Amino acid sequence: MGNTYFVGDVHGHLDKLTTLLRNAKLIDEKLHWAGHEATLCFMGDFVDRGPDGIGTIDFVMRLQHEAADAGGQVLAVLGNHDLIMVAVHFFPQAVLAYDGSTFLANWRRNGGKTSDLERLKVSHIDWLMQLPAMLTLGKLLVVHADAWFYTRYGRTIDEVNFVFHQLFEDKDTEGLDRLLEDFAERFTFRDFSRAAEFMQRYGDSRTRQIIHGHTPITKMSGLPSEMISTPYIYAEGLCINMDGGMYLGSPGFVYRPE
Ligand SMILES: [Mn+2]
Repeated sequence: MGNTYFVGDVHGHLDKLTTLLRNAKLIDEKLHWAGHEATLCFMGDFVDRGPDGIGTIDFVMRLQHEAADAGGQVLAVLGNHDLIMVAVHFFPQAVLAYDGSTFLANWRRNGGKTSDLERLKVSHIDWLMQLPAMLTLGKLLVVHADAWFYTRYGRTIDEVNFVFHQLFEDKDTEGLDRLLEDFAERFTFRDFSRAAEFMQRYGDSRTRQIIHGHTPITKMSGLPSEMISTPYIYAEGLCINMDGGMYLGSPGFVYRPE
């Protein structure tokens, strides 16, 4: 996959992101796409916890256009923090069945930044809403969360993506609440057999590994986030965790699969 690059959960750390991409020569000094025909894929969770979620989305949206013009591409899957940003935009005060609170309160509790909400525009919402839940890229199945719940939304990638999109299109507050709750799941792929079955269900003939974000590597490896600068590969090599934990102090990293 020589010309494909991955970046984990940015969580508003735009400065770290631009440093990483500059070092990887995917952008130039003026922060414009310099990756030519390369593919750059994000793992979702662009917003919350860190200082500049909206700036991060603006930057990634711009890069996507610039990359496309150069014959490259910028891709991303939807993270739970991206999902709740959309929910907060449409129905901040909807009461959630799970805990009786609201999307707005839930979002704040999970690191939502008022400065992001104040700058949130329809263009950001539209962009977040079109992000797929999962995709395949060469030998990799790309998904935000290391979680089994996706299987409750469809048997194929297209089905899962369609159902996620419908929840947004239908403004289905109950469905979005449930989906948000589902995203509390993590660590599932530490069980090799579950990871293998997940890959079997959603992968194609080329798929060899699952790549995901969502669960900071420190929670799997115990390494302090400050020291994490490579992906965490586990489940007998089947799974690649990309979430260095930029919001926990990791500089983040760019991963270029062989
Ligand atoms: Mn997440």
